[in-house]
Amino acid sequence: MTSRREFFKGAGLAGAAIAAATVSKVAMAALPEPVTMDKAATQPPLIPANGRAYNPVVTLNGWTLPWRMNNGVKEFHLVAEPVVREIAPGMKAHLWGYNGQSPGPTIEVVEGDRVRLFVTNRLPEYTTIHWHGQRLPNGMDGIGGLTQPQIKPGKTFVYEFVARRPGTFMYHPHADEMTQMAMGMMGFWVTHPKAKHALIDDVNRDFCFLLNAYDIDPGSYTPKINTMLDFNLWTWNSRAFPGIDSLNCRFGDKVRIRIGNLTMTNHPIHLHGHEFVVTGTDGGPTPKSARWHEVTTDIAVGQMRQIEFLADEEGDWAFHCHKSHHTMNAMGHDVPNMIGVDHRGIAKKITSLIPEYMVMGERGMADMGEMEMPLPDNTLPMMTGQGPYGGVEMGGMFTTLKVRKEQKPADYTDPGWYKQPAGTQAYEWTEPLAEPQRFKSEGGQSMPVQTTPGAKPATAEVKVRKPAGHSGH
Ligand SMILES: [Cu+2]
Repeated sequence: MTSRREFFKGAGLAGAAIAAATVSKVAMAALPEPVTMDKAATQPPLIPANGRAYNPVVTLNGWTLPWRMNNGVKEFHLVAEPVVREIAPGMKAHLWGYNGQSPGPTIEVVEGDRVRLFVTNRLPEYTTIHWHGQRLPNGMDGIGGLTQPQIKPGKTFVYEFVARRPGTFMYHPHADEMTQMAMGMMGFWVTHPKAKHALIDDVNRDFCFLLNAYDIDPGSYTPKINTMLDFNLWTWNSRAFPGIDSLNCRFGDKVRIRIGNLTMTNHPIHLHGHEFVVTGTDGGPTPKSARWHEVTTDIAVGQMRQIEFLADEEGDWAFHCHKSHHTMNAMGHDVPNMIGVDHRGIAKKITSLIPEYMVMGERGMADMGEMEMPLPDNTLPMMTGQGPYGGVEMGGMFTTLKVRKEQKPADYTDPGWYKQPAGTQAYEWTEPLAEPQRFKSEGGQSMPVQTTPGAKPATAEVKVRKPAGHSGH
């Protein structure tokens, strides 16, 4: 499957989505044929081919599931199954997901739509789907053992309800939940308003993604499912930087980004260059009187937030989780701080005994980004990514918001790197430097220099060692 249009060219569901009338009664009685995605690239918005019109979302490194109309009911077919997900170029993970990818496809419907979701289980164990945040009949809530028997391997269950509230939702299993979510089973759900809504603005671009995390040992493919806190891959839609696509906008666009958190910790999501407001949660649109501007919003576990702003500053703006460990890929946490320690000689001696011994960060950790050390197969560098001016030294939950005057409306392609106009970029100062004033005020009122007779002055003796070339890495 290569393009959005291809969805509609195949048999079964595909044809139905274009013109329900062309599909026979027999086909309508059968299950909608599941549609599968074989790539991790951001797919263009799925313009609704039938049903009520709406302005579709773009799922970061994801896609929207096509549906068929069956007597006024929107029918979707989700298949829970093992998938191979590319986390970033150079690393693939063996996950569980839906319809070929993890996360599963985004479900987009309109407020008031009657929705029928067929869920087929191709996993080796039972599952269910919980429709997080929806108002629905209790028996459709998808809680294994509580509201329904679990869906056994090979079986298909049907969920049906009316999408009563417009807003930002997600779906995930409620059966062996720890395992199944650690394996990547989750998806986004957007219910568009059926008419102009006082609290839901029209936007030019509407992005969505889920926060998720994995613990995959370097060189291996399958997440460790018992990990509670110490994950080593912090991902957006099961992608880590530099595998996360940029959010490409036209200058002056009103932009909405919808984010849901299905990790085990909170993520303060931070946007550079713009202020945004939180316009909604999984509980619905936020009253205007309760909105305020910020540049970071914390998204707790199990929460959803939708942020909105005017993209009115050109450039390539960093957009990331503000926990600095979440913008790194797999790393060892038990690494001593070696800043200021010249351990090159020692390292040579240790390497002769333990060949894989790795020296880290004598001048900081930036050397890690430039270090060309061999990594096990299927392992992402801890800090990586090349920008137009050098290494970006990021990983995990990091990407960019690209704002361009030349970007065409409805064009989501990557415009490349921003070219800083002359005189608008930080530059090196090459003139002589004045003596720093702060040293003259040393020993001022609040921290007087110790002058006890006979005592040694309380000045620390600091040996400064200039950074030198590092041959030991
Ligand atoms: Cu984070």
